[in-house]
Amino acid sequence: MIETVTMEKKLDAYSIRKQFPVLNREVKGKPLIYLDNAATSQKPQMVIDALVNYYSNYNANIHRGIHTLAEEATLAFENTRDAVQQFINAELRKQIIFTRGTTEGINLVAYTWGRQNIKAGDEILISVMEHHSNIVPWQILCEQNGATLKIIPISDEGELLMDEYEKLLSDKTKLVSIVHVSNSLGTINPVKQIIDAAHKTDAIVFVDGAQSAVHLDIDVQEMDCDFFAFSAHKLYGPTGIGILYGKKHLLESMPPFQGGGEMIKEVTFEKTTYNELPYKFEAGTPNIADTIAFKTALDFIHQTGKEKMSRHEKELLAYATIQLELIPGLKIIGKAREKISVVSFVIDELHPQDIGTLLDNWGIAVRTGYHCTQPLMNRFGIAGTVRASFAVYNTKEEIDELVLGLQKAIKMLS
Ligand code: 7TS
Repeated sequence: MIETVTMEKKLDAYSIRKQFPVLNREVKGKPLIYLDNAATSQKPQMVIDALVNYYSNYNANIHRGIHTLAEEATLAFENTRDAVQQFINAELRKQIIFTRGTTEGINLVAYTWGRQNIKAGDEILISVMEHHSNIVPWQILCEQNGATLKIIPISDEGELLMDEYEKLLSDKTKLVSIVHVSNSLGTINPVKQIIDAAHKTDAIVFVDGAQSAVHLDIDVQEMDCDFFAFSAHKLYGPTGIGILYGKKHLLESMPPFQGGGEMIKEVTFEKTTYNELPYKFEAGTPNIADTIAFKTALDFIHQTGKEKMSRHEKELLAYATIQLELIPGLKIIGKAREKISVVSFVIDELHPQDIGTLLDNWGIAVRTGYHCTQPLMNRFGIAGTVRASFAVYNTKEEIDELVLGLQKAIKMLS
């Protein structure tokens, strides 16, 4: 019985791999083993085809022309908004703002809502485990507006200290901006609990969904977050496109982020009035091709089955954790009870970059360094880690290769 279940899952990953052309390539004479999915995932053929199809058959600027190509492009572009609305269960399609990615979504809110609402003496709470893109925009805002950035600490396992969080909340807190899933540790944070506590003090909550959107079911209404952002490229979609979700009253009250075409209702030299949501925040010709292919990436996830994907990734995480911990001197950084398929580790005194370079020689792609979370690395007193992150197309055999590679690297570097 157990055998059969395992077989089915294995077969799944092998057939899914066939949809990803890049997985057929070799790196330095070895088959590619791509374990850098937290940085960006590879793209299935259907996403690549959607890009080629747009440029080959109906490339046109959207929302403007009355001609057939413009109509087709506009329809496909707006279809993605509907698909994202469903994907995160937003109430209204106009709550989905297209951005370049998570980073732009955070900056958009910092520069619009932030400048309008954050005053001297106010406090913004973030955590030790934030990606730089959920630190720096708030730091800039605090410097400009005289507010203070407060930091939620974490345990040695890499979990938020919720008691400390609740102690930091006060009527000075105007915003909590928190990562849903840590890119360096894999920790899944209890966002619902964080949001409920923040709302009791009338603070609003921004959830950085860069790592969570591909692994977890996202329901922004149930979560009750005020803002949520993610990037398509970590969900088997193209780079350069992502979304910002916001509560309607907040988005409506916010000034525009950028001025230009599309975001206006009427322009005179005396006064300009702004377009309605979501266009108020979408100045200029957008990233049409990648937005259209983003929907195809969501189709890929639906077709494959998000729950099935997540089960497979959990199995890989459990297997990798056991196998890696058997390596003498290897220490996993990030041992939260709730994790997605990211394993970060250090090995004795060895430099992560040296390990990564050797692994690349054997075709194994991992990320090394501080993963845009320098304060988190400081918290653990390390300069960086080696990070292996797994996606739907990864297999246990690839993890075995990683382990063999690491054993070889240790011999060579010690
Ligand atoms: N927030 C988190 C938690 C992230 O993991 C990333 C990207 C971002 C924000 C920024 O997303 P972007 O699409 O706007 O760049 N994380 C990583 C990573 O872990 N390795 O490369 C990029």
